Amino acid sequence: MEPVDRRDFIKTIAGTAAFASLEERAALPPNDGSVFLSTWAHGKPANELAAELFKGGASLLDAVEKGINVPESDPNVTSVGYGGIPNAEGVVELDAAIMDGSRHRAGSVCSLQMIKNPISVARLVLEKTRHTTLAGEGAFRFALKMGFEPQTLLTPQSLQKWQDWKADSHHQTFWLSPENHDTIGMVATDGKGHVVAGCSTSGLPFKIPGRVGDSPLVGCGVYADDNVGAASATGDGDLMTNYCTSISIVHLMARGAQPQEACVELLTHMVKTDSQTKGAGVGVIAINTRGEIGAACMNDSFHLKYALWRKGQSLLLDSVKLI
Ligand code: SD4
Repeated sequence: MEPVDRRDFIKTIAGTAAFASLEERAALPPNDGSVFLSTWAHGKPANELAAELFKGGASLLDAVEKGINVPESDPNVTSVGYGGIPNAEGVVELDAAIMDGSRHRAGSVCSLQMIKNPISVARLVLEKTRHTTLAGEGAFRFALKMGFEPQTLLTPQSLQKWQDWKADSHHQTFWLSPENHDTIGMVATDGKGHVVAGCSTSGLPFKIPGRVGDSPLVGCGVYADDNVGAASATGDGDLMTNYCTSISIVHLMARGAQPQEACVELLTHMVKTDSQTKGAGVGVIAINTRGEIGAACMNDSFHLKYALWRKGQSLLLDSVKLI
């Protein structure tokens, strides 16, 4: 990736990106404490619980994990945990990862079935094993060993969606409609330079069984480094994995970019290297160790909203749009 040239960057964003949320951001009180930043509207209750737990003495990792449990357990959030849209065979397969910026260590699970809180299983991979990622049957057996209760993750609504998809003889193989993209990514800081990133998803709706997206891949769906900051991604994981989205953003911040600049720069780089990415579903969020934040998406058809909690205020904002 080319180094960030500030003048090029300013030209790029002045020419193409929409700054709908900058005024709202400017109106926020200056940050001097913990900050929780999550993707999509369901990130708001997730942030609120995370912030409350953190205030009550939980570690930042605990707070991020438990915050992400909120949309995972909510049957109305149709691309995370319980109620997530199933794969092409009607089976819900979940991906999740969590990364601790102080230890430079992550835990993750891929293609996990029948366990509604994959982020908590990922957390235990981090805490209880020397592995980073467990997949499929092995991840499931590990979860059982850790005391998780297996349950069906299909809800009447998600089953119906799958049946409708199956019944449509012209069905697309995946990526049916923008509202299906609901992955929760959360990045947070304790206000003292420590950062954590977490991500949880049922992945692309009606994906081919066994498909692993970007969310559970360290450096793609999540990355956190207490020397710099943290990032997470939502959208077309098959595409974004090829750009190692989260670590790329953190590395841009390491070279001096603000989180917002880093998010836009990464998306600009994607378009430069593959013009087809202009039309793709790509959304990213980032935070640095000072609690400064960024959020960007590629286009209107996948307009990322992000939830921000800081200084007791919980907001839902529009991300910067590149195209
Ligand atoms: C995936 N990135 O599995 C996830 C899906 C997603 O918003 O983020 N949807 O590709």
